[in-house]
Amino acid sequence: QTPSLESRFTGTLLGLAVADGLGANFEGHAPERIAKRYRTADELIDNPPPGELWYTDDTQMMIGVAETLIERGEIDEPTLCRRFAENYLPQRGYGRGARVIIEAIQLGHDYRSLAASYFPGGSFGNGAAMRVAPVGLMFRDDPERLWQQAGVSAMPTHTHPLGIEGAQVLALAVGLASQADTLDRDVFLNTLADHCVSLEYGGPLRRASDVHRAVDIGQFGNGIEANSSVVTAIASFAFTPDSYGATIANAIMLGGDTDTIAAMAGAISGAYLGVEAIPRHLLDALEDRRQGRTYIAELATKLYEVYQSQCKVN
Ligand code: F2R
Ligand code: MG
Ligand code: MG
Ligand code: MG
Repeated sequence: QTPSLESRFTGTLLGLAVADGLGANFEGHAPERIAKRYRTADELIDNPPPGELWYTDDTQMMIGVAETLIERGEIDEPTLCRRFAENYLPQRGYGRGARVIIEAIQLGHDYRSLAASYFPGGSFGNGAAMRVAPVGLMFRDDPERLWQQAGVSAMPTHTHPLGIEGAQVLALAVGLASQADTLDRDVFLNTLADHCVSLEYGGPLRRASDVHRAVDIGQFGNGIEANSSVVTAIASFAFTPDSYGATIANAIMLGGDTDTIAAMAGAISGAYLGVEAIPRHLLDALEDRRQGRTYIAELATKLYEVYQSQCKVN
């Protein structure tokens, strides 16, 4: 049964947060270490580490993107920077560059020069892609605008072309998944590849059609850089489109940047399958304090309402 569009919005935001919280237990681990504890993806989903799923910077920054879209109807850089600064909790485990830039924003310093120079050519970390999913929902009817807005959402922290394009591809994956009734894997991957400017993304996206075993998804990387994690997340979703649990567990079992690759894969899966596809015990385990599960679900509903009202205008 096709999920309602509101369920897809909620599934995207909560699908990202749950996967981030689960994946965070394994960030930086080698795949062999995870395989010693969990023999299969099902085992990981059925017996997650005990206790609360505490989310990381991935979800914290996605919240800032969603809040900006709700407040402004589009990505407005000053609003986005204000939200990132207000929501900033260093203990959520931010990237090195992101931390320095958000602290500069908080102090009213020139964060743009920092973003351009902290890493040579700007950052190509996966931090712009990990937070971009709400942009994919908001502009799901207009791929050109989606691509442009995803780019704007990257700019405060990620100015390297690979960092920006990673966010654009991920946003488009969320937008396309939120439209699909029955996913055609090859059409989905080729449509994404057709939009890519760089072969760094276009090439592996086309090769992702040939993945026949979960471990083969690892060929696309498990790193903290956008060009070694965004296609991995998309490929994990495309390999098991009908299971949220398998999508995020297969991503986590690759090791490395597990919170982020799972978060990106979980967002796409939630957009396709809706919130009902997220296993109840994982959803119930997601932290629920100030900006936790309840708040994220409310944000999804508000984002859906803003999206609906813009559809009526256009
Ligand atoms: N930071 C982490 N994880 C590491 C430690 C977590 C641990 N659990 C702990 O608590 O200590 N995770 C988060 O960071 C990633 C997103 O990072 P973002 O926002 O892209 O940050 P940054 O610093 O801009 O880029 C990340 C790294 O990529 C490399 N890099 C980027 N641009 C580069 C360039 N032009 N040249 C060379 N290297 C470049 C650098 O190593 C950056 O530090 C997510 O995983 C999130 O979960
Ligand atoms: Mg539904
Ligand atoms: Mg993180
Ligand atoms: Mg990470």
